[in-house]
Amino acid sequence: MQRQRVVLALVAAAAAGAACAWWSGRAPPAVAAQVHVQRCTLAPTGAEHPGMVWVPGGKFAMGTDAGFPEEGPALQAEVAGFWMDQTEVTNAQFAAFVAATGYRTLAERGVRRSNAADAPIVAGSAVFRPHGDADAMRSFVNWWQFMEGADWRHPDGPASSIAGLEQYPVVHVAYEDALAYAKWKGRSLPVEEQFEFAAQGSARKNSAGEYAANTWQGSFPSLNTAVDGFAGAAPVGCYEANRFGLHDLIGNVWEWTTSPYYERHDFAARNAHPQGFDPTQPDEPAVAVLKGGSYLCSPDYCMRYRPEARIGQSRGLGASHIGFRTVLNR
Ligand SMILES: [Ca+2]
Repeated sequence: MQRQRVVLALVAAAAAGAACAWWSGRAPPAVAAQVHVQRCTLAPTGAEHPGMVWVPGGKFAMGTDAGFPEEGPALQAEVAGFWMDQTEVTNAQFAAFVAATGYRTLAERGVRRSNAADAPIVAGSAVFRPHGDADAMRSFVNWWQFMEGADWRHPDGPASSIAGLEQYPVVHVAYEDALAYAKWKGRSLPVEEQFEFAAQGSARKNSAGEYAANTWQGSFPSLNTAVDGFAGAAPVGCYEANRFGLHDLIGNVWEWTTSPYYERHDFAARNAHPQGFDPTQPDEPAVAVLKGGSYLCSPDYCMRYRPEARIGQSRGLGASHIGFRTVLNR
């Protein structure tokens, strides 16, 4: 049951596998000969809100009718201007929050093994761990593992640490963990509209054909050629900024938003499920929208390295490919 609940909550993989009909039949990705070299530098930000950039608001076309079903229907949306973190929140930044407040993340406190009310509480989180069994690789349940002792300080399990990973995005943070950090900073998490507006024009590759986001190259999940420079998560800011000066909105790690998830943009289910609802994980009581895709998104499996892409994630569960950034609304 533990595994079942985790697997259901990790609908990223399930949805990606189930809804890829619109790209099936394309040629497999080519493997480049040269690893793309990343610079990992950040432009200085203004003094008003260090580490944040101003995103001028405006009207935009949100969603698409040409992608996965949950990305439609396309609609017109509008956001007011807002400040947004230049990068995903790093391990160093989250460590400063923990040092100042003594905060313990949900993964450290424990999550329920299953949806049963009397299910035991276990400290841990979901870790991506593919293995070489070709048959097993046909099902996403075999590349996610609920690992006891995995948390933001131990991203690959209890024997791992974040030593040397200070500039990497913090992961294994549940929704309430991300929100607690944001509130400590006097900020918020973005709503889906803000994230998608900010990510406009961001893509896996730039106009010169260079990798502009940390995604997966090769055949997912068994072959990771890391042609873009990183096989797993990358330190923040290693890929070029978008037109607003924001890094890694696409790729690297999925990012939490405060928006409840529904399977379409028509929001007809809002009244019945104010905390969100995902029919692929109907027992989850609160499901939020994740945006941006991650280092696990590949052209042959996920393709969610696009501004319109979105998945639903149980608010009560982080994973090794989920992080966040904050916004400041005027
Ligand atoms: Ca990569």
